[in-house]
Amino acid sequence: MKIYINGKLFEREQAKISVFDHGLLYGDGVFEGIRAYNKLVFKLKEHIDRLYESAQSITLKIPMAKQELIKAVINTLRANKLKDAYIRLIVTRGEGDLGLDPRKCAGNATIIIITDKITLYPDSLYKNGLKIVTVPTVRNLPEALNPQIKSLNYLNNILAKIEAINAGAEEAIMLDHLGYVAECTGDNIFIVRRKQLYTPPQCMGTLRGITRDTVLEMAPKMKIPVHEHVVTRHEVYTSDECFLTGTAAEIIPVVKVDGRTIGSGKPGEITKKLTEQFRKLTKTEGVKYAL
Ligand code: PXG
Repeated sequence: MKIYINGKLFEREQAKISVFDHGLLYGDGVFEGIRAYNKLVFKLKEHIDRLYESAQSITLKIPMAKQELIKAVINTLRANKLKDAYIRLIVTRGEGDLGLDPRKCAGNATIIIITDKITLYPDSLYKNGLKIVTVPTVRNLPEALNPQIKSLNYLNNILAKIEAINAGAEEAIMLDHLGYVAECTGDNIFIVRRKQLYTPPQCMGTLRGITRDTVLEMAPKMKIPVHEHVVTRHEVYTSDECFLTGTAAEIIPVVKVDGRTIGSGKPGEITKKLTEQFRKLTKTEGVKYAL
């Protein structure tokens, strides 16, 4: 496996960064998780735009034009001869000293690109659906650490994931500071009520997921009305269908939430239709590359 660090490719064992990198010391950096399907990088421009927005928000200058970074991603995929891949793109503040002050890292931003095979939920979970729970850890306050910043500081989500695992569940619903449904630890959430789709608005402690955006685009074309609207736990419990969206998981059905069976207890029809349409898109859309 070849890993890109600051313009060079390294074998996995040699791919190392400084222990003074503020990405490690403070989680001071940003990242993206992207997928390639059969030599097409899905929504690459959208991921790159979100990465630069996260960086802009934390005043981290990415020392490379977007187009160059796109080329670096493609070159890394080619170097690894991957036609299907999960791509982790990371930009850290870089090497500094043992203080918080980001000025000490000036000009040192570290760019890392890891391309790997995808590890997914097992097929049976796509067929039968996930059982998930609401967890005590609430999503970061947007006024404190806005979830739109896809930062290297994922402890908020990891704590929620630990709580889900301890409860024997596959994912966690995280509520926002007001007690409304925000999102899951690495996925956005949708519910279906009376053949209409609802997902929490991004201002409620919810990352504007690129798969979420794709569903918001697809649904109206399929004559399924969509609403970005506050969602309560009651609305999830009494929904007809529920599913999660994310780059890694794509669209995955949920059949049980906090011990309540959702709808028929099986993946719903609208969820299935959207999944089918999403898979079609990933086969036809994206930035093409040759191996
Ligand atoms: N919410 C959060 C908090 C996320 O981290 C999503 C939603 C979905 O966004 P996209 O753009 O992928 O549709 C994410 C996705 C994982 C994993 O292992 C997922 C993410 C990051 C790191 C790991 O599933 N981000």
